[in-house]
Amino acid sequence: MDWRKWKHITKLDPDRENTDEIIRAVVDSGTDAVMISGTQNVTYKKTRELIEKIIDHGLPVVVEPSDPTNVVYDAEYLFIPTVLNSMDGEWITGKHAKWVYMHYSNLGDFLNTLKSVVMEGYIVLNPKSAVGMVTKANCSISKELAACYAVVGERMLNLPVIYIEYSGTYGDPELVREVKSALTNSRLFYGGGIDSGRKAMEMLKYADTIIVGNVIYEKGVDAYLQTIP
Ligand code: 1GP
Repeated sequence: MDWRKWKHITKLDPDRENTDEIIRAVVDSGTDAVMISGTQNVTYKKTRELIEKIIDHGLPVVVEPSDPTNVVYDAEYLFIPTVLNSMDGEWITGKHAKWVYMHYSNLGDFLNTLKSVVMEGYIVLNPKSAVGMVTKANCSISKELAACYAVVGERMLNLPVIYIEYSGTYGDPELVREVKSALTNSRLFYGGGIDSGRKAMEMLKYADTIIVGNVIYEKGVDAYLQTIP
């Protein structure tokens, strides 16, 4: 299935305990894809171990690395974030340049790999989240300015995904609506604090795709299953 058609993505964190019960629930849930991603303490080894648990269950698997040292290439999809509202260039293009540098002596092959990479323009909006702190995101922005960042991502940088990230807290649906109204082609992803069917449906009014993460670790499988549209 084309990733552009996904409505619900489950984000699993390699740094958390992914029990057999969690893996079984996710692969049977009806979610469209599993994204393996985390901000802190994510290593190549932990990412690989989690991929191995998921990969043979028929669901598309996406790796979303937070650093060039933990890029794992064996999943079907590699989604690469850039943080549009970061105040630190490291998170906009710095890590990306390091990644290219690691492959610079074999640039042709690397550029071929890049053809299948999906670039994501993150707009990080929860200042208390790990991703907000680590990336030094400017989270105090109006919904209109968030939409302007989205336009930069879509129209100036040509990114196929704009990702509104409230990681750990439920965001403002009006902001998501505003961002959606400014986009024409890029897919709009929303992630953060979705822990019920009501919140899932509310964000899916404006976002093309919702990403659900913490609920499965913090509220359990039943609450997670409510978020499947
Ligand atoms: C985090 O957007 C995802 O990167 C999902 O957020 O963990 O709050 O569901 P939650």
